[in-house]
Amino acid sequence: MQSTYLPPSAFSARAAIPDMDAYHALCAHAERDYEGYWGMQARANLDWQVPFTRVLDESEAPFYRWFGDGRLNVSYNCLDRHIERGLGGKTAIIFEADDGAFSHVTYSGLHARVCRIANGLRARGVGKGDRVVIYMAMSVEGVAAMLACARIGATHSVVFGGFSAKALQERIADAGACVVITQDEQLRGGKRLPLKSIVDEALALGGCGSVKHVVVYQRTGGGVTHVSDRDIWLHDLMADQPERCEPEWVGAEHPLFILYTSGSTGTPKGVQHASGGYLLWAALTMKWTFDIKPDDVYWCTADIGWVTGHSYIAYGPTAVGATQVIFEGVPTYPDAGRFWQTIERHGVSIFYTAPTAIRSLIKASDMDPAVHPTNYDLSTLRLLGSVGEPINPEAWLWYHRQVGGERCPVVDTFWQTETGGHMITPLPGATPLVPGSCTLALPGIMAAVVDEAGQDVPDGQGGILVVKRPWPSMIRTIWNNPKRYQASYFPEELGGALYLAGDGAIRDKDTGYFTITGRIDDVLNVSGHRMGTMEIESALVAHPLVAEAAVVGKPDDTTGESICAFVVLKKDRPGGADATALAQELRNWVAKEIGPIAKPREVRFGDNLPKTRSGKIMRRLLRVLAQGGVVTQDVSTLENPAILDQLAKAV
Ligand code: 6R9
Repeated sequence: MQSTYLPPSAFSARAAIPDMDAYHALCAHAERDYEGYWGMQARANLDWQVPFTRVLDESEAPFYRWFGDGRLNVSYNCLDRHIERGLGGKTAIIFEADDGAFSHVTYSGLHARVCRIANGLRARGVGKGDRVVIYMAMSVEGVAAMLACARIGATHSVVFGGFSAKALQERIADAGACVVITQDEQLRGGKRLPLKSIVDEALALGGCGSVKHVVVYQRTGGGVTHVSDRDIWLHDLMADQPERCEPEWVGAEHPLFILYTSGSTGTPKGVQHASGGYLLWAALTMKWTFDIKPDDVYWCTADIGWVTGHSYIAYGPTAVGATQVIFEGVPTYPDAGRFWQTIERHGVSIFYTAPTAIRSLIKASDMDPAVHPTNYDLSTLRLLGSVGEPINPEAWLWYHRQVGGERCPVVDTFWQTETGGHMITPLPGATPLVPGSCTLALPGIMAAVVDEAGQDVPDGQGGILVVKRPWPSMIRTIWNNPKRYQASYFPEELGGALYLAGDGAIRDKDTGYFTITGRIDDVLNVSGHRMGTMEIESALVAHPLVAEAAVVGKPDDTTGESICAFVVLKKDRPGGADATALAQELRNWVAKEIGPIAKPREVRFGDNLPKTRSGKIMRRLLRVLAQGGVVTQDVSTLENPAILDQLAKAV
């Protein structure tokens, strides 16, 4: 058996779930009385304006409804109820700017800001059910904009600030947004990067006729074009608006947000979440997985453009009235000690980041011992978390030892945009930890490993990760595309009733612990960012010189995977300097079509791609070639085996 790490007894003594007996008791409650269990949690963790009488409605499965006749307001639950309980003066946000300046915002201060934005939006006709796209960097204003939408019942769709004008335009058009909230520029690692001008470009691409206003937060003061009647500064929108705003009470199923994510085919999917069930799980997992306490200083390094920034920055921490750090910058500026310095400076006690960041900081501190975490006072830390991709045992051990001083449990949290919150994760006061395993499903989450026909497989045998019962924070549908929702997540091949996560998994024979073995579809995970191979291929094929393209992932020590593209041109295959130049042009092209995160690390040119006789591209062979390997698999079905030699050579 691998070595296990038991929770420190002092940690367990104060923990929300103090031991495995308490964990099993909760699981047993959920097994015995599923609706009773979830109804109890929803009453205990949220404030309802109108209590629900019905917990789960499965009559239109897999379009499930949770707490359907209850009414609430998400921003009320994240702000007002804390203030009503005397916590108005508590720090909600410690904002750490890119340049190291920082400021504190209290719950009352955040409430006032949210209300003024909400009133300003209402004054411009934005209301319940309208869509608002938020294209901003990490800021108090970004979080306040999200909460302001929730306050008036508008459905937000945050688009990551690294996405290109084209990617932004597609999302604005699909969501049919009436307002875009952005900022003049963003600051990252001492550099100023434009955001407002990218919005201008996106809107100029067309298809965005629904957009009536662009609201601009002035972050840097950099020059921006002002389109009269359309553009308005955020400070002007907020000026003269009262600091109170009556919340829009909505049904629990009201769409809180849409977040676009990559699937295995076609365009990005607009994952739609509801209000009540989503917020319940964001709040409850803050208490369980992060064991959040009133005096904790919590820091999640994610961006609001991803789901982690939704559940574990904008909504979860505020729903439980926590104090959190919000960080504008990057881990390596001014040097690779920035995370540790920030933890020391603000006395962070719970730290949540991604394996890719840990791996790059391991490298950096190997090269420059001055930025090693042990040079900083990290004694306030009591819990560490990981998210976004599998954490390899080496990185886990370094995180545990060098950052956590062997005193902090490490919670490896497995979940997805679609799941809304944590699914499989250790409980820090209860679960014995095994590096590289996300351990057990949270109470009420019926995760299982099945075969291709949807039948359970025995522990110790790998298979497909599914969830057998609906849960409150699950995706409700794909915006504009309910058919795709059903086909992607509840496929007929598995019987139509199991939620398909899209990952492979294996459970340990002795412990039942889950280990995630990676995506089983054509989704890549580069530095914890999800990307569809099809999306990148479509971008490449949109280039005038490209006839055909196939994209595969290649394992990478730091980023988890890197993108390798095999390209066939409409003209002859280039060589030498021409090939290098064209490869660079195509990389930049993809950055422009999707965003810099989708840039292939490597581009190889061939006269063709390896195809079966029926014309299917054999990606498994390309994966071998990308890794520099020799194809030893059976290639008898291959139409053109000679192409493998050509593609084996990098440009
Ligand atoms: C939260 C988030 C989801 C995909 C998921 C899986 C991978 C996330 C993981 C993990 C192993 C973990 N993933 N956490 N794999 N261990 N702890 O990342 O959402 O961007 O939708 O990505 O990320 O492959 O299916 P999202």
